[in-house]
Amino acid sequence: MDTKMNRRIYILVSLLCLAVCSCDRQDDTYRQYIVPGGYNYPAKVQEVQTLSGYLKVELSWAVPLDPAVKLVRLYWDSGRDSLSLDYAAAENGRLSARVENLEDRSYTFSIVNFDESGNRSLPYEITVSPYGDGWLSTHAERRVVTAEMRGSDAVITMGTPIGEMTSTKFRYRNSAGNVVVLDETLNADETSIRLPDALKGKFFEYQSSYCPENGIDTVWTNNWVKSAVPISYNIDISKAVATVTANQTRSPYLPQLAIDGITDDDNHKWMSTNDPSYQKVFPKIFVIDTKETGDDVMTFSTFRFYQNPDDDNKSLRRIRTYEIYVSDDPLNPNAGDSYAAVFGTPLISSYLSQLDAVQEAVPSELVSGRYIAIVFKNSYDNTNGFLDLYEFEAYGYAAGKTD
Ligand SMILES: [Ca+2]
Repeated sequence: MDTKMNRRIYILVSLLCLAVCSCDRQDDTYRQYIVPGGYNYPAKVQEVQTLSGYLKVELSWAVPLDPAVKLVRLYWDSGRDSLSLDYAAAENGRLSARVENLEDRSYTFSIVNFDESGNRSLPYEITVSPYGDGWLSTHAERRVVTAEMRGSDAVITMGTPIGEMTSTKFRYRNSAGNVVVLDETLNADETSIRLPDALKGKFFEYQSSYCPENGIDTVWTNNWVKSAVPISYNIDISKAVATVTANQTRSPYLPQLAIDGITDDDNHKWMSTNDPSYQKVFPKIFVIDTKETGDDVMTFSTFRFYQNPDDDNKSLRRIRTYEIYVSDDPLNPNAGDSYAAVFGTPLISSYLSQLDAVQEAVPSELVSGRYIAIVFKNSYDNTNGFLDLYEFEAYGYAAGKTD
């Protein structure tokens, strides 16, 4: 009897050894399930991968080599929730499960295999964190750098996107007054987008989408953010009138040619006089009457000077020190040296370099007014005091008509 028992134990051990040795891949897997009681645990789940999504997670794992394992059950929230799956649904040797309607927090999942007899494997536990509105609310929106009309379109320039941002979409008023959502979106690696047929002077709205690294869902904020500033536009040059200090224009380069919409043509500029009696007289004061009244009076956000476009003739960019004034009251181009006493505080006091044909001046505060005066205090041309102004743009918006 003893001998027979010993032999049986010996055979069993041999078989076990064979089983273990012939299944190298599952060596670790099986060893722990074989217990002295003779109970065979089904294979434990292995090669688990997880992906996080918006209030959902995806888990996948390898189909066990043990053919006796047919079913698997996924538990979470300490077993309060679970999901059964059949390995018959596996593809390419893996079974995957998607768990939706989760909250914005961590979940520990426990995956248990079952064989045909209902024996349970040891659980495989893994923690996964879906992302949700709490995560979304930690993201800041992009900043609007500029929003300006270019012809009949608005060109919007946005700041560098913030982490995990994938794209930004835009909503704006078109020339017919209808609110439209632009089909095109601004990707995270882009900074500029065109809003076709936009209505000038109106605020626009935007919102962005976000996706964490390796996340499976891109999420939109669903919260339109109103632009900090409206879409600005140049003064209406069809009605604005430009004048300059008496005896300071060289015919035929009239001051109006500096607000005629042509920025780079030698025949479309204002040029100061070459009369020896006046050419070195400063200040030369260039005044624009925008002719805007009431609600149409503009608040200015950007001024732009256009000088000689030829980079081989930078010495012909002669404008040097200047000041810009904006006022509701007429500004007299013949105020002479007393201009400072009567024009008030300059909105901008600066200078141009000769390096660039086009240069901007952005006021540090928003000031509105019908009249603009540019006071030219000197010239890079010390010999003759000449100035050339190919074009001057004053961008802004009517503050009372932005909605
Ligand atoms: Ca011009």
